[in-house]
Parts: sequence; C-alpha cells; structure tokens
Amino acid sequence: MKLTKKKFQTDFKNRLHEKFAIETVDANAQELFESLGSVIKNYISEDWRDVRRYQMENKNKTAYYFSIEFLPGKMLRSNLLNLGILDVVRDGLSELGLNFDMIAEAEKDMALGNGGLGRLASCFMDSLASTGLPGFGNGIRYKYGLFKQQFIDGYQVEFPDAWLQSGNIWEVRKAHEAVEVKMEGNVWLKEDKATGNFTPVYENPRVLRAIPYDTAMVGYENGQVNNLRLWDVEIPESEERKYYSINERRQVQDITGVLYPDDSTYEGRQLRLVQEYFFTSAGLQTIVKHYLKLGIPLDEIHTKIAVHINDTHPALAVAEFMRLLIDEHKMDWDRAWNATVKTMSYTNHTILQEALEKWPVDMVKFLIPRVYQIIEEIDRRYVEEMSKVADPEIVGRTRIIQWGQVHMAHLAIIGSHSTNGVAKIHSDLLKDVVLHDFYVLFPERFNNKTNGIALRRWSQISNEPMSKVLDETIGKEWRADASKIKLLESYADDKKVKDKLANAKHQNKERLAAYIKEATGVEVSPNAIFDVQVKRLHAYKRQLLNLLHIIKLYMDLKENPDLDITPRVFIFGAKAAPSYYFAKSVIKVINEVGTLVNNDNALKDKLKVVFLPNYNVSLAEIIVPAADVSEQISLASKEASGTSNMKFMLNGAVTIATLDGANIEIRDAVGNENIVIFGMDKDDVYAHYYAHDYNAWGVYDADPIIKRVVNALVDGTIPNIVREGQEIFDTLIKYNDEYFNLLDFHAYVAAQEKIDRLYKDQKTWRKMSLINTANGGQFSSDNTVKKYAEEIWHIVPGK
Ligand code: 9GP
Repeated sequence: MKLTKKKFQTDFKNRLHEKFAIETVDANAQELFESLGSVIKNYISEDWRDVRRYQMENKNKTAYYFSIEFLPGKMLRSNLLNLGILDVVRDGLSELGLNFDMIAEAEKDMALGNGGLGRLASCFMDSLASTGLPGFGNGIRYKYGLFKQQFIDGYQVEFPDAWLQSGNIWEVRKAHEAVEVKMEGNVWLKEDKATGNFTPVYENPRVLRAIPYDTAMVGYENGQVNNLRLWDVEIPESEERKYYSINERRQVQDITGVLYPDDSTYEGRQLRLVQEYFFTSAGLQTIVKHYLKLGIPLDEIHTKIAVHINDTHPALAVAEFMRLLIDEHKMDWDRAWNATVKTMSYTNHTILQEALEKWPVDMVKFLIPRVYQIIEEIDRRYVEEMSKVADPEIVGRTRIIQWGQVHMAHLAIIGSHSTNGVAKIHSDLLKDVVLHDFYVLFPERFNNKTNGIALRRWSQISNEPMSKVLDETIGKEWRADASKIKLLESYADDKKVKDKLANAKHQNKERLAAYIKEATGVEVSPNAIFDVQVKRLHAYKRQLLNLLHIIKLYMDLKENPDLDITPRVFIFGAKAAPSYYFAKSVIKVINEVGTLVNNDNALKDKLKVVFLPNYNVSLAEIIVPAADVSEQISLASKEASGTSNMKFMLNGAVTIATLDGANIEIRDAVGNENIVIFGMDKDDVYAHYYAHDYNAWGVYDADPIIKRVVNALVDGTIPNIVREGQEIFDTLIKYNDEYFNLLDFHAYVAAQEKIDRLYKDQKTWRKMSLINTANGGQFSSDNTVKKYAEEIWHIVPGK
C-alpha cells in the first residue's frame, strides 16, 4: 500500500489520543503498541472486506484449513512487511522519538500451538495470502496459549500464558456469524411415513454458542487479505438457566480454555474431543451457510469449497459434514458421501502411534451421539462395499471402528480424496508401512507435499543483517520471489560476499549472546560455535543423544583441558508436555549439566550449555539467525518433516542430521558436502525392528566409552540429578533405548568431530554456509501451498 510518513504519523497520533487521551511522550509501550496495531488494522480492513466480497461475488473456490493449532507469533512486523510499509512506519515512529523495536516487543506472542504443526499452519496462512490464493483458517481461540515455561532449580515449571489479558488488537469479533453446536443428550431417528426419511430428534442436548473471532492474514504486497477464524465458546441465553453452578459454567469455558488439555486423564481426553468437535462443527456450519448463498446445488459444493483436515484433530469434519448434508439439508446418503469425499482432504503429520488419535466408542457416543451414529453408518457401509472388492483382512484392519475405538486417521482417509505426508520419506513410509493397507485400497489418494516455511518471516523479519547482504549481492527480487536466492550460489567463492555474510552472522550471534546473558546469566562468546537444538522435547527427537555427546565432551575436556577443539556453545530450547515425565527429566539433566560446565573454569570456556526458557516463535526469531550448527538428529523414520531444519539452513547454519524427514531433501538441495549426515537410515532402523536384535544393555556393556558416558547419569558426576539421571539411565539400559541413541552414538560423535574440523577451516565453512542459504528458497511455503492448491484443493489465485 502507499503511505507517506506524514499521513502515518498523523493517523498514529490521532489514534493514541482517541484511545488513551495522551501524547506520545506519556504513553507506555503497551499503549503505543495498541494504538499502532489499531492504525495498521484500519489500513488492512478495506482490502479485507473487499477481498471477501469479491470472492463471494465471483464465487471463487476457497480452501478452508482446519487446524487445532496455529502459531503465528507476533504479527506486527509481518503485517507491516507484507503491507510494504515497515520502513515508513519505523522511520515515522523514530521521528516522533519512539523506538519501534520497543513497541513491537509489547505484542504478546500468539502461541496457540505446540510446535511444528501449528507453525506450519501459520506459514500456510501467510503463503496462501501472499500467493493470492483464497484460503481461510479455522481454529480455536484458546484463552491461554501454550504454557509459559520457567526453570526453577533446573526443573520445568509451567505458568499460564494469559495472552488475551490486554485484548488482541488484530481480531474482530463477528457476533452475527455465531452458530450453535450441539453435544451430549440422546438422539433418535424419527421416520416420516410419507417419504420414508429419517429425522434426528435431539433430547436434552447441551447447546453451546460458537462465536468467531477473525484475524486478517495479509498477503505480501499484493492486496490479498485472507481470514483466520478462531472460535470461542459461550453459553447461549436460552440455555443460561441450565447452568446452576460456577463449576458447570467453568466447564463450558474450559472448552476454549487451554491448548491441549492434559490428556493423561480421561477427563482431559474428553475435553480434547469436545474441542475438536466444537471448532470443526462451528467452522463447517458457517461454510455450508455461505455456500448456500451462492445459489449452487449442494451436490456441487466441492467445486467451491475445499476442506482441509490438518492432522487427525479435525477429522470429525467428515462425519459432521455428512450430518449437515443429510440431517439439515436432506440430501440422500450417497449424494452426500460423494460431495463429502470430494470436499475433504487430509494431511498426516506423524507416524508415531501415540499421536494417531483413537477415541473410545463410549466417549464419542456420549459426547456427540448423532455424529457417532453417522460414523457407525460410514463404517458399516465401508465394510459392506469394500468386502466385495478387497481382502476381508485388509478391510478389517482399515475400518473406522475397531475393538471399541474410533480410528480418526481411518475416518479422515476413507472420507477424503487426498492423503498426504509432509516430506518424501514420510509420505513413502505412509504408503509402505504405516498406512500401507489404505494405499493398497486407494493408491490414487496418496501423495506427498513437503513442508515449507514463510520465508519472509525467517529472513526479512528475523534476519535483517543477512537480508541486507542478499540485497547488495543479488538485488532485491528475492524478497518477493524466493527462488531468486539461488543466485547467491554463484558467489560461493567470492570472499567478500562470504565475509559479509559471516559478519551478518556475527551480529546475530552478538544479539543472541546478549539475550542469553539477560535470560540465564550465562556469558557466551560469539566467537564460539553456536550449536542449536530447538524443537518440542520428545524422546524421538533425541535431545538425549545431544546430551550424551555433551557429557562425553565434558569428560574428555576434564581429562585433557588442552584438547584442541573450537569453543562450543550448545543451545537448547524446548517445552515438554506437562505430563511427559521423561522429557522433563531430560530438561532437568541438561540444566544441571549446564550449571556444572558453565561454572568449571578448568574447561577454559571451551564448552558452554544453555537451555533457554520459554522457547516460542519470537525467541526462534533471535536464535535461528545466530546458529552455526542446526541439530536435526531424530531417529531416522520418526520425524515426519521438521521445519526448523529449513529455517536454519536458510539462515546459513550447517545441518548435522540423520536421514530423516526433510533433512533428506535439504541434503539433496545443498549436496552431501554441505551437510553433515550421520547414523542409521530408515532401512537400518527397520532392519533392527524386524530382526528384534537390538540389545542396549549389550552395547553399553561392551563399549567402555558409552558405559562411561551413560554411567555419568547415575554415578554422581553430574550433581542434583539422582532421580532424573536414574530415569534416563533406565530408559536407555533397562527399557532398551527405544530410539536407538546408543546405536547412533559413535556416528554422532564422529559427525561432531567433523563439524569441529570444518569450522576450523573458515574458508570451507563459509562456503558451506552460503550454499545452504542459497538453496533455502526452494523451501518457501509459497511453493508448498501452490502445490496443495493445484493438486489437492484445485483453487486458483484471484481476488
Ligand atoms: O512432528 C511433526 C514434524 O516433523 C512436522 O514438521 C510438523 C509439521 O508437519 O508436524 C509435526 N507433527 C505434529 O506436531 C503432530 O502430528
């Protein structure tokens, strides 16, 4: 958009007066941020309204992306960047004597996600708008985001993240779009004798009001503004009298209270299922309502609407859509099923069994009785139809209801026309192993869509020093067209360019070092290698392997303080699910190892270990640009894709990786010589599974180096970890090291030694780093959503 500094300054000052009746000099950061946000929202609103109206009038097909997580982080900078007014606003504020960074800092991170899944959803929202594609997100407006993490005595302690406390400047409450969601009670089918049709009769249902809050998703300098719709819950006035106690009212508020309530209990799981149904039903109801306004028959709904099921959480969409079509709009089953399958598509984001949702039949029946009836009927017809053409054993294994459980992935696959994985290896594993039966039955439904990242946020916003070097070297076109970053590769032997990039990296490292000092009190040198592992804390991601290597390094340095290694700072960032005790123990032990090594002068600052608390999107924006080494060390086959791996390589970090997830595609992009690959590949891992031949105790017992490192967990080498050290020791030795840490240990150590050698040769290292950046463009989520648009959703750009 076009905006002069003067106009902006006038708008901004006026807004501050209107909202708070104060002058700029008297305002605090929060007031300044709210006024600024409100001015920016105003700039967006015209396009926002026009785009929606245009899409309705032109009957453009829209992709509706249903996700239980969205992780946009802060939105101020990205909105300004995408509107093309970041510099005008920054300069305008500075002329008024205000510091933009300080104002931007006041924005709360919108942390409505755990990690990769939610961040991907937000990258897609950005990319859909930026590629001009009609996209519309549907999720939950959690009152509390993912918990705030602090470390007390090295332990993770969770505090509520009341991100909405001072309001959310970006959202608009759309009360007129509220819908009712019905749950519980009894449902029976009443036959209309004349037509033979059945109508469901609801007895004593719990009726909830779903209120949408919309947030504009602004495209990059293209005038496109899409919508992210987050649903909140209320008690409808007509139902007020049913809620006698505060407790009952609180139970309703809990539905949109927190992200992923603790599912270690039955109640927690039940609440989660309620959340899933609540936002899925609300979203679908409004979609059908809007569609009907177009005046096109419901049988053709798939020509205007694509509904995407992001992981299994919104998989109830299949049954709920059927309910809307057959119950509310009186379609017959076959026509409704045809429309449903053509409308729905599904992405699988994990092969871990624990994360493939299954709900007890009794729970589904109790909470959503009508939807359960429909699921039962889908399942019955599926078995009946498929038994005519397929092996009954396969049909038995693929049906939706089995052994008293509703398999959500099965519902999503059977009820949709497309199932995709999120990296080549992951999609292959789905076809060959995890969902092989389905692949045999529906081969044409399976495809791969490798993840991507919102490149603008992970370069232009988070890494201005590097972006400046790119501008000076290859021109500014890369800002709009990520494929142009590849031009950088022809400077791979240009010392000046490489020095400039190294200088930018150093600036980012200084910024991170200052942050580390402030957040943890630990002093680190930006001349050391910054070696980073940031991601959810999970056993398969193997933060433990990283820790075991650090313990080895510590012991080696204790034995020989003159060991010729480049000083290294190991940086961690991760939250552990509150009831995941193993993960919490890993955090505690890393923190204690940090305390031990950071205070040991004998190590001569060659080794530092820092666990940064409360890892989130904003913190990632400081960490990623400063990393030299990116740790992507999951057990091969377990990480569906990973997306931080892409952010790091774009920012010039060299990846140390197993052949897992998108690491493989990163290797293919940068070449073997520009990444450090180690350890078992997926075939090696599966060979061990099939042979049942892994004996962790045997490996430990026969290998003095491993024994020494693992014993350090329990022999007092590391203080204050009696319980946690024992727990991890047992996981490795007594419970046979599920994720093969010990099998990959030596390969990992060798890979780390290689990193050290490569870094010492700065000429080579800088070239590697440049080549990584140059090949980051292909992982833009703009490319990914374009593929979804062409091959799955069949939507086209157009306002
Ligand atoms: O664990 C995967 C991660 O590998 C992937 O990058 C991300 C986005 O596709 O999804 C994660 N999966 C989940 O969070 C839960 O299925």
